[in-house]
Amino acid sequence: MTQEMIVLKTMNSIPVSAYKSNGFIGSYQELVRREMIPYQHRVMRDEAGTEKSGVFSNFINAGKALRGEEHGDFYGMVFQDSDAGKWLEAVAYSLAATPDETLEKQADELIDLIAAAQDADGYLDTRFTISDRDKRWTNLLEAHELYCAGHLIEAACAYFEATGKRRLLDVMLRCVGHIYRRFIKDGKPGFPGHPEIELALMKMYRITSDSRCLELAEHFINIRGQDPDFYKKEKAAYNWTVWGNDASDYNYQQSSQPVRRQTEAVGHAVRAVYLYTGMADLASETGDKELFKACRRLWDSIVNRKLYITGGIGSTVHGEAFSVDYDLPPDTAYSETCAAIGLMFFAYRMLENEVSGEYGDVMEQAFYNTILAGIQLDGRGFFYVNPLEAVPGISGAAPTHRHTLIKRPGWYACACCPPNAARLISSIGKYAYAENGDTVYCHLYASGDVTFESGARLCCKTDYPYDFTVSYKVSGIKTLSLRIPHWSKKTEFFINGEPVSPVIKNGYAYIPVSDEDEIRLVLDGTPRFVFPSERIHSVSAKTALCMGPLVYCFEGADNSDVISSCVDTKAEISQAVPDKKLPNGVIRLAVKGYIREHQERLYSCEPPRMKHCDLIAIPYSLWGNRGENAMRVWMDRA
Ligand code: FUB
Ligand code: ZN
Repeated sequence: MTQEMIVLKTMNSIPVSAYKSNGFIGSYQELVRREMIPYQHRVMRDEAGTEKSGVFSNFINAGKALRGEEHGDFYGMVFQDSDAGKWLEAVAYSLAATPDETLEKQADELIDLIAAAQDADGYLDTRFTISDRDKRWTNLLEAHELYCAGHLIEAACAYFEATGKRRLLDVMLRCVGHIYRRFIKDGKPGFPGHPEIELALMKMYRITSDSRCLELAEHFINIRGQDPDFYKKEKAAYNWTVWGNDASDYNYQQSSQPVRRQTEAVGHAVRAVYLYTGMADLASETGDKELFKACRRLWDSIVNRKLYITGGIGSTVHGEAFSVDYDLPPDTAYSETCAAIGLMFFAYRMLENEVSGEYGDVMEQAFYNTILAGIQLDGRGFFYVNPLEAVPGISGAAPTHRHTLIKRPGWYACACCPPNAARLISSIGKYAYAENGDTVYCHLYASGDVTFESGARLCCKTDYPYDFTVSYKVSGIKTLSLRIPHWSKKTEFFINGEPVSPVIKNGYAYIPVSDEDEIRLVLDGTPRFVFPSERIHSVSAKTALCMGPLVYCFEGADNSDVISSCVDTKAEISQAVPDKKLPNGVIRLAVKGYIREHQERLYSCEPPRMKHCDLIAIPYSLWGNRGENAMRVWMDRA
């Protein structure tokens, strides 16, 4: 970093331990703590009744290989180690909020295995430690060594923050030292095939102040795309492949040109948003305005032309990637859970550059819809792909729809999403609250208590996202800054019951407050129909039903035939009786519509007969929890 660089950061994030959740967020954090973390631990240990993952055994075998002992083979994806990193990160966040000796012991045991799998030179990756040692660093395009290191670095930072224990942090600092020697000191060419380590190094830099972390993050970001042919040359030199990735598909790996010149979000969606997150983080840390401008262009490309209404991104299964502008098909959507999580990361780092409501809007669009849809209500099933339409017999079956499953599997051979969702949910406080001097920012409406580093405190009470009144009690805060979501057509503010009209700037209300004040925010979350741009050709004549941040869907469990139904957007939207099979508090919506009579022939000259019907919708995130049903977000209009 050059000396004259200024810190641009608009606000400081809070440690995860600062937020004690309750309400809606609390129930999901509890699900992660009670179900997802223990379940994923059993999977990683290959316990009976779970799908084999090999995560623990890989670390054990790598340790044995290093000690010259007899050992088993590597198992799973080349990036299998990253599951351990994400799980440890989720554990760290969970421990920060809720100490748990047994869980901490389980995490320490895994950390011991990881430490024992580290080579003497700091290298850490079980795939190339168990065997093929000579292939280390010879296939940056596919081999994910920097990606795995990144996830373990993130875990190390989170675990140190949560427990004060340095063991994993020291292991990963040695690993950073190894990477630094190779790519900076020895000047070996290359940058990550799957970006991730950039954002992780930024976290590590903030925790340790070790300048090598910042230098490496800058290096990987700056060097990317300088030589678009790098991967082709790498392939020619070493000539081995993991999956046969095309080294000349520059867009797929976001390396067609230096990142500062990139204008369109392209290629593999998770890789893209992880890269952009690292870029935005670096920009705010170093005051790099040119880099921030590039982030802003990439952001615009996503949110204006490539974003599903559910906050999902990456619309095509081909390469798990962004497609061309406005190509957002509902039924063949890829919309990977990890990509929505990455979009949240990106939005959050953009917020640190610029306080603007659109970032929080997108964070909650992704969170309440695609990310939560990734998780079954019992915490033991997960969607990787999140279509906006599912049709039994076609989804998961037709050649074009094999990826769009109708039921959440218990695990995946490529299990990137489940532990990613666990770490995101357990750290949601970081995305919800931030501070800057005596101003506190509320980006998301998250019920619970927050204690800021300044000593300021806030207690938030709300039944959001099913109720739109949010109340805060504050102390030690001079200005409370609340995001006003774009969908709230009328927003009211009260201090101690009296209406007030605060200054509103860039989607945030700035409210002067005193100790013990009770501030009430009343948003207008009235259910509404949303109509897509005509440019989204696949759904241009349709409509979606939304309430507050929630996108609703129509599912077979509540309706006789959602595919043959159309909704009357002029008729009233009302609340339906709750369904006991869904969690308490979930609001189902009822609308009027028409249903087509069944037509036996494939084609007919007779116009279909339509009958009036009542239709019921549930939040999209909850679909697929009551059996295997048809599901539709974008409905035909009457
Ligand atoms: O390549 C590692 C992870 O696996 C990616 O982030 C996901 O998209 C999946 O491909
Ligand atoms: Zn994933």
